[in-house]
Amino acid sequence: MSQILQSILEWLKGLFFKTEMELTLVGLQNSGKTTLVNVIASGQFVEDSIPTVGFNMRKVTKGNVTMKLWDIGGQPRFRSMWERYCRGVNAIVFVVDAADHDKLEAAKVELKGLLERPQLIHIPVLILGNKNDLEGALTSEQLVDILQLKSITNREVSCYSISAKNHINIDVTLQWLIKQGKGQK
Ligand SMILES: Nc1nc2c(ncn2[C@@H]2O[C@H](COP(=O)(O)OP(=O)(O)OP(=O)(O)O)[C@@H](O)[C@H]2O)c(=O)[nH]1
Ligand SMILES: [Mg+2]
Repeated sequence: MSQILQSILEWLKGLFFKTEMELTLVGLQNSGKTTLVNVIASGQFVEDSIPTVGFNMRKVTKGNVTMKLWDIGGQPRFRSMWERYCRGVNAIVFVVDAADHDKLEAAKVELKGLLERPQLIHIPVLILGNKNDLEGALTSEQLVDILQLKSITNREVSCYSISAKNHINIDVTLQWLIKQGKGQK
């Protein structure tokens, strides 16, 4: 009897506390956005080296939370689309290849330009230093310094060091993202 009651309660909770949120992943090409989306969606690392042309959209449900994930191509020709796909989302996820030191300056410039857009003001941003399984990958503290994240004061900002490949810190990433959905809707 109590089990039936329990499942009815779970069902009711699902009805009333359902959260729907939208997230956009941007960042330079080859940083691992599509790989991360696959890991979030299926829990599996897919060796996906096909660059995203334009964008992909995936809907993922975790418990009561449904996330619409916009995964935008990072090649220069797609970067002008980033702003459009970031408008009105619960959070922007900016993925950096933490092991590719040569591209950090370009990542910094792109991030700064994006966050200066008036339409995106106040949207929380999560910077993910991906590929921390590779030698020489920068820590989250180093990324905070290099990308000058402490100078961002008009929105919530966090930075994690992750590995989509080895599933490191994917749980804290999801927790942070889900918190943005619950806080705003
Ligand atoms: N070692 C390692 N490789 C990774 C990791 N995440 C992604 N990769 C690899 O990095 C390459 C690029 O990954 P993608 O997910 O296609 O990168 P992307 O950011 O979507 O690239 P664009 O679509 O061109 O913007 C692939 O070969 C992935 O297998 C990781 O955590 N560790
Ligand atoms: Mg991609």
